[in-house]
Amino acid sequence: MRPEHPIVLITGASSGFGEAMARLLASQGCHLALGARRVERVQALADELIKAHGIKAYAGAVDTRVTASVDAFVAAAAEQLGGLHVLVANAGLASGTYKLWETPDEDLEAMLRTNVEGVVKTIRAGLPHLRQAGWGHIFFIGSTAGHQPYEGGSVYCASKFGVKAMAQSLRLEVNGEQIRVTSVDPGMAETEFSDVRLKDRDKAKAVYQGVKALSAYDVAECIRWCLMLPDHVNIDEVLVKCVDQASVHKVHRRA
Ligand code: NDP
Ligand code: 8X3
Repeated sequence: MRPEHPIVLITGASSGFGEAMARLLASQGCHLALGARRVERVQALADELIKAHGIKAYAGAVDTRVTASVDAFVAAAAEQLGGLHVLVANAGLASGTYKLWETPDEDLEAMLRTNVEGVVKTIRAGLPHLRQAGWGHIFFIGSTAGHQPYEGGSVYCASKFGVKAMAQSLRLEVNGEQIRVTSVDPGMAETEFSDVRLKDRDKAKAVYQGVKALSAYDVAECIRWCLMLPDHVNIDEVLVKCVDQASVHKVHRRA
């Protein structure tokens, strides 16, 4: 049975979706393990949520591209919190809007190592703790980019198609265990995502110009809903877009 106060590990909790999930799940009584490279941010968030909600929270530095870093973060989190029930492999990024043949190695590696390898490393390290608890829920964060490729997104789209494939494979692999596997696949959402991708504040703001985009809390709400459903219910995939976004290529913008 789902524990009354699940222990939830979130990578990429220093901003955007990860931070919003931490805030929403803390308000529901979940205990939290929060990781990112900007450890001062996750530490401040953990301190705030412990005070506000009386939960247990562990904050740690983690670079999900690096096996030793992930293993150390997950082990410390499980030890401090007394186990793990939920993994949210959220850390990820897009880097640039290059055509396939223009993509520099640095950006290629950043996306594939974080969005694909980092997800494997996080779940590989965390899964034994879910098995030990006898109850688990694993969340992948995919994207509409994993459903519909677009120009300038070949590597990012490849990484999110990869996320979708990993979620589908893992669900087959853990079948027979009380472990749910869900992929939450958002469309455009206003976070630090476009700042990181475009490395230019004005260009990043322009991405959402005239659009009521998803907020990080809209995405966090999808996670909360999937998590709180009865144990026998598994939501395989949540494809969620704002009303203004009909598809990757069709976005309504107000003047
Ligand atoms: P943000 O840039 O706001 O957050 C990204 C988070 O990932 C940060 O906390 C960052 O922390 C962390 N991160 C990045 N690289 C690493 C790393 N190597 N190790 C550990 N943490 C890392 O973007 P979002 O919240 O929007 O993105 C979260 C996820 O959602 C990503 O996987 C993204 O691809 C996906 N997504 C985003 C959409 C959007 O439109 N915003 C839509 C669909 C999916 P730090 O830099 O401190 O390490
Ligand atoms: C982020 C959404 O449209 O920038 O995954 O690829 S998009």
